[in-house]
Amino acid sequence: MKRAMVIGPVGAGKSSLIQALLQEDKPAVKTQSLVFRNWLIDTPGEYCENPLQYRFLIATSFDTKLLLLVQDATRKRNYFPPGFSGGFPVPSLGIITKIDHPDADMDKARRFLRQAMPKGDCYEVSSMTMSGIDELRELIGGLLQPKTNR
Ligand SMILES: Nc1nc2c(ncn2[C@@H]2O[C@H](COP(=O)(O)OP(=O)(O)OP(=O)(O)O)[C@@H](O)[C@H]2O)c(=O)[nH]1
Ligand SMILES: [Mg+2]
Repeated sequence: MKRAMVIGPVGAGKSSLIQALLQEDKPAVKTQSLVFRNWLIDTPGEYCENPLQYRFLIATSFDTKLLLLVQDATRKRNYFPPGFSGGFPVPSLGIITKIDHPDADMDKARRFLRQAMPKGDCYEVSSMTMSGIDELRELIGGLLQPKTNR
């Protein structure tokens, strides 16, 4: 089965998003390594923050169908390098998370994500209130579905 790989900086909310998408309610714990979880792959934020580790993400992405770039709506700076998604061999979807948070700055988050991901759609969710989660699960499910040839 081809999966979607979830990437983003430390504490962005990747594991919480995965828990929400998989409808599990244990709190997320710090991710120490690549974790295959059903149709999703969780990654440690460190892999995304240190250019020497980008290659782990890129190597793993060859066996996936979709990249989910997670942007925390409360961040004051962009942790993704410009055009980051272009270095991967699969299409990307941008996810702005923590939209429920009082410090969320949606305009800034959208701008940061667009710099990292010049192409591809962006979605806005909260893993806390579950806002947007059902729609996103449906959408990703459709994108991961094998195309049938007639
Ligand atoms: N308010 C709010 N907090 C969130 C949301 N999603 C995650 N958080 C909080 O953000 C913190 C980090 O969440 P994680 O899901 O562990 O982050 P991560 O990206 O997996 O981090 P690493 O595993 O270290 O790379 C936790 O304290 C979560 O409770 C959200 O949608 N809203
Ligand atoms: Mg995590």
